[in-house]
Amino acid sequence: MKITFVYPDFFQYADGSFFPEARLHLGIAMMSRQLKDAGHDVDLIHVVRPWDREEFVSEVKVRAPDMLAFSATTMMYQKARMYSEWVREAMPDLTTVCGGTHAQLDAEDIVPGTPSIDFVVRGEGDFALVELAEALESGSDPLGIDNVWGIAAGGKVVRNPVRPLIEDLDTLPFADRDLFDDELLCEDQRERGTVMACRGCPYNCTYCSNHIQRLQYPNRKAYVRFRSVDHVISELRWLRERSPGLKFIRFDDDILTWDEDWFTEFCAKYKAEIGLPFVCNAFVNLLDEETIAMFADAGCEVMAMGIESGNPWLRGRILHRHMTNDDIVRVYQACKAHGIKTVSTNMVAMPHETVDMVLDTIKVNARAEPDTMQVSVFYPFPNTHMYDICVEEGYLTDGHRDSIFCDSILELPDSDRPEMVRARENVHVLTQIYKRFNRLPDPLREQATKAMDGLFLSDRIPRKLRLRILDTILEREKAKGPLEFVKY
Ligand code: B12
Ligand code: SF4
Repeated sequence: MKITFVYPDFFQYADGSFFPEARLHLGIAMMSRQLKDAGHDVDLIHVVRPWDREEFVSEVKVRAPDMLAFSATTMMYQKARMYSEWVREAMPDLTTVCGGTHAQLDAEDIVPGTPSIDFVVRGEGDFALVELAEALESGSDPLGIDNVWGIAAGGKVVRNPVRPLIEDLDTLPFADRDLFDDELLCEDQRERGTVMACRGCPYNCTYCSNHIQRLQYPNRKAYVRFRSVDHVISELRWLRERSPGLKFIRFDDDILTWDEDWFTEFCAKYKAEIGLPFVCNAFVNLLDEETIAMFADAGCEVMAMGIESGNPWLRGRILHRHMTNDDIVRVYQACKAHGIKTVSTNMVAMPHETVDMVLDTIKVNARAEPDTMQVSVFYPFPNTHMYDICVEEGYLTDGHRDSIFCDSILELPDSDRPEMVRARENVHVLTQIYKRFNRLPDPLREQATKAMDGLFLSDRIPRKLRLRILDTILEREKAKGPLEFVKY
């Protein structure tokens, strides 16, 4: 059977402009390998710019698939839905299926919520999609397959249970990277080899999808799974031979240092057998001086770590990220001492966030001194705890954004306050300012910090005057030019 994946992979902004994300999707590439190994014909429509109806439909007609398989995050699902509607009108007999993170968080939105999608696959798609293709090809019942939901004759929605997680990831084949057209990928992808060493995450950050995804599975205790070190190394060796232009490896996992024994073995083998610089994500609580030294010795050049909020109450009680500001600063500084560049990821526009909490985020970054800061706007993913808070507090609107780098879809009480607008929009610039204060001797450091805080928070200085001074300072800082951006 011929299966054509559709992967919407660009952000479109309110003014119509767009930004191609254009990266490899390991989930699709892994399923493609399984389908090909099972004898199916597979290709991909990697949508990295806006397409109109005619263009999309004629591309599908040229590919002539038996099944159109959409992969979508929540933010990309609106596009997947629109494409499926176009295709349903033009080619009513073509089978459509959708999987991906949105399917795991809100399957009902897809089946029965989207009549132009025939099946939704919850959980891991690796085996379910092959089984679905085989059932459709052989004429057996596609609604007898675990993970698959669909509508039976007569209109009944069939919601099959999710099969157990694949516990031994070494049983999965390497991703089919050839499915992706290098010409469509963004430039930095060509020099970067992206891999994942594990699946799942043990933490319960309330804004993230993991705490909900985990609940789908009967064997949820096995949610965090690592490939064997040898399996990862052999894929990397293969990847290096396949792509001689590779300059660095990127690990997309969040928790590479979860298992100390695994990590120790990995560092030794990576250094001896691969030796390319690598970039990765890490979790502050899973790092100490010794682990950081091991990372550095193995070739780690850049590490991205979530701070998300610098306010201990918001971070701990609302986001469920249990770490202290001192832990964060210690880990960032230790990375610097070992020659590892750092990227901090931060969020603004969260429920309950006040101006002084945004300042806390700025100040912890000013102390941690990451080489690059990523600041995204909180987006409530369906059915997560943060989503529930947004519903309970009445913050949710029916707005949609393609990206976490747009404005907020929430109606938050403080959003329009000029102090809040300035704080949220100038996190980078303000961090540079507070960073310089930190280098002043006491008591100057404290005085400068207090004065700057006062421009946002004081009710003793008239607001007009405060904001005028603040704007002058911000303009001056911005005139110094853009900050360096670390590739990762
Ligand atoms: C690497 C990564 C990226 C990369 C690559 C994108 C990608 N889609 O793979 C980049 C940097 C480009 C990226 C961008 C974004 N990402 Co991202 N990303 C990840 C990350 C860390 C790993 C993805 C991965 O490779 N997983 C491993 C593979 C094997 O799993 P998988 O992709 O989920 O696929 C499996 C199943 O979902 C299913 N499946 C997937 N597709 C399909 C299709 C069919 C037909 C079927 C049957 C099954 C199926 O089967 C697959 C195999 O088991 C995840 C977190 C995570 N741990 O998954 C976040 C994650 C997917 N990203 C997220 C977000 C929000 C984004 C952005 C919207 C952020 C932004 N910039 O605004 C964009 C969206 C880009 C896009 N076009 O979708 C969220 C999505 C939340 C949500 N509600 O949808 C996640 C879950 C992070 C989080 N925990 O919050 N991301
Ligand atoms: S540590 Fe990262 S991946 Fe894990 S639950 Fe928290 S935000 Fe999600």
